[in-house]
Amino acid sequence: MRKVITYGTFDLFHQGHYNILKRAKEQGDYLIVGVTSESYDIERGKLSVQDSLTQRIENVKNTGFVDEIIIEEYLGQKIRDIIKYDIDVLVIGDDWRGRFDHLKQYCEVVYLERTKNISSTQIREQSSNN
Ligand code: C2G
Repeated sequence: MRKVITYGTFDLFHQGHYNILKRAKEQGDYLIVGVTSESYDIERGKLSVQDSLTQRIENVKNTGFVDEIIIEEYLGQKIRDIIKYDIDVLVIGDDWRGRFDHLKQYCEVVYLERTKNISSTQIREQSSNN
């Protein structure tokens, strides 16, 4: 069984999130998604997240592509997760290209093209302009 992992905040869940989860699942047989905790997002400078962790988990779960959801709580957790869950491939959007190359000693790392013209930031800005 080929195990895949991917990570994200998934705030204001949108088509780009849906697409990457769908394509991540297509990379293997079992998909684990690490959803960032509120404190980890604050720590890494993502200060404008609107949805609660519970809501973000619910939205990820509702896609139907995900076999298991875990919480990402600290920088460096990815290495622990890859070993703990015996991961074959880490999938992440290509806005992160090169940033996870150090994980290639533990598993395959696949950067998938981001869905164009949609982002949580854009949705936040649109709703604040209305
Ligand atoms: N994404 C995408 N297309 C978009 C927007 C996002 O493919 N238009 C992808 C991102 O590339 C990422 C995933 O959706 O792989 C989740 O994106 P975010 O919620 O913005 O989370 P991010 O900050 O990228 O979390 O440890 C955290 C992760 O490393 C990345």
